[in-house]
Amino acid sequence: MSETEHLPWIPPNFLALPAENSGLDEARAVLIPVPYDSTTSLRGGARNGPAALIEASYGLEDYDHELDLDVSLVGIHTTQALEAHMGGPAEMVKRVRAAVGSYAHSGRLVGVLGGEHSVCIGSVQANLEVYPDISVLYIDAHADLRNEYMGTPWGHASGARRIHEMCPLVLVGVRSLCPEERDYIKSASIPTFYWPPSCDDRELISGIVEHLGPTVYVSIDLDALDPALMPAVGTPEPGGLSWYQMVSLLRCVAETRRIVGFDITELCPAEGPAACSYTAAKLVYKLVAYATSLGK
Ligand SMILES: [Mn+2]
Repeated sequence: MSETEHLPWIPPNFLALPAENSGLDEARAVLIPVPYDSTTSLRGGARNGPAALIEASYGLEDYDHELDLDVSLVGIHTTQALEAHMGGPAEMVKRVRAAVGSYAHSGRLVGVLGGEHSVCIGSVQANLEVYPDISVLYIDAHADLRNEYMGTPWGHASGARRIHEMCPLVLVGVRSLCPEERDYIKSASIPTFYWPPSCDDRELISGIVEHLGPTVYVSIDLDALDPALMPAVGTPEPGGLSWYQMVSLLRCVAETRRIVGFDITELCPAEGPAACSYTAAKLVYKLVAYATSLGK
């Protein structure tokens, strides 16, 4: 034992896991922090999301009561943060695609920690190379279906549009959109679950899941959650999903489909209380636990 080995160091990874639960070889899940918010138009700061989320995760219990599972035993590897590309949004999409692709090929669950929501584009591209049949569950207060915004087709307002050009897409939580997006949803017949929903949660969740194929990628903008619960986002919209609506939906997807990849994005720590970083960390934890322990 080295001189310093007996000291209580905090491993700087998700859940502060020791090497035996966070090494890549043992890991069933890989998390890639992407501190990038260059196309953000209203309030920046999502670049600080991954670090705040990982730090908050140190405070979570490894044991999950709902699943009666020690989540650390799943094996969760946190990579180093991916540097932003300042050559423009198209270059950043390619970079995220390469980073996710380098892990997705191994069959592990790969999660991207944003950063702004446009990181979903490269991540879905990488997953499609491995799983050509994925459908994307896109949970967001906004439709993100603009063909381009502020001079780029690769920004945070166009993520769902780019994904829909590649594979089937289901939108959940939408309560803010422009006429172009409304028309696109109608003409392309995109299954869209606006908020508030018009039926009870059980019916709602089974209605959403019905639209998903057997292999699913989950893309979450934290602004889908009600801002009373999650004010720490760049573009808060009143009246979103409750915590239990979110996790019940994810659990149902994990029980009935195979979740192969995900992103959780837009945590903007400076815009809300510290509780938001814990909430975001717990959501990552729940999604990893559901996808690896309940997955088909
Ligand atoms: Mn959004």
